[in-house]
Amino acid sequence: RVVAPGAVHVPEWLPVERRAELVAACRRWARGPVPLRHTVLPGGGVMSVRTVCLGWHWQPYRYARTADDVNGARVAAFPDWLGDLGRAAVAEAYGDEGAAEAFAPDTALINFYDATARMGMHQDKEERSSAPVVSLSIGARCVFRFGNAEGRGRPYTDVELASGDLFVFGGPSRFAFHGVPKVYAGPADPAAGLRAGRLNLTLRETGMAS
Ligand code: MD3
Ligand code: FE
Repeated sequence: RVVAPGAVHVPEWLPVERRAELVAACRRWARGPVPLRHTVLPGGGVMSVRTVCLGWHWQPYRYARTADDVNGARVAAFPDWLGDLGRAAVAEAYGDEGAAEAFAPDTALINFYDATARMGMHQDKEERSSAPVVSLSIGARCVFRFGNAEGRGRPYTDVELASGDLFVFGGPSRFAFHGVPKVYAGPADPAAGLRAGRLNLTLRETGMAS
């Protein structure tokens, strides 16, 4: 379960009913007020993943309340129940009730991958918080590449993530490079209402005021 210090993988943590609720909620959030879309990077590159945010909009490379790179709309609220799920996730991964109670995520980044989507090796450095990041995977299996904090290359560990898996990244793992080099084609999680592709939700503390 412990992949590196602070990095804990809990396979099949989400029961199928919970996965189905999340899939249904993601379908609603994908329609707006900011639509699920491919993020365009400042250099003109277009991400193959499609993303929608709650609470704070991740506009590369900063957080804002409105999606000025998309349609200018204010992002949907980050719901309390998702914060509760994040605290339960930290409690499960770390077995530390204090760390769980202290976790106060205010943003969710929801990524949808079709079978051709990839995410290159990167660090998540926009958050002004040392809180962990909670990752929930639903649907098609993928290869998740967990690297080091020095650069994109080796050493790294490849972990297969499947539907319902939880991953928590805190402590020294918080600033490790990571990416998704492969998503498997084929059935996703029909029992959860997802026929194709992979959903990943990350719950984070932005450290932004109000
Ligand atoms: C390790 N998402 O949204 S989740 C991302 O599967 C992102 O969609 C991938 O990388 C995905 O930024 C990987 C795992 C993850 C997320 C955030 C992290 C690992 C992390 C932040 C710090 C360290
Ligand atoms: Fe990331």
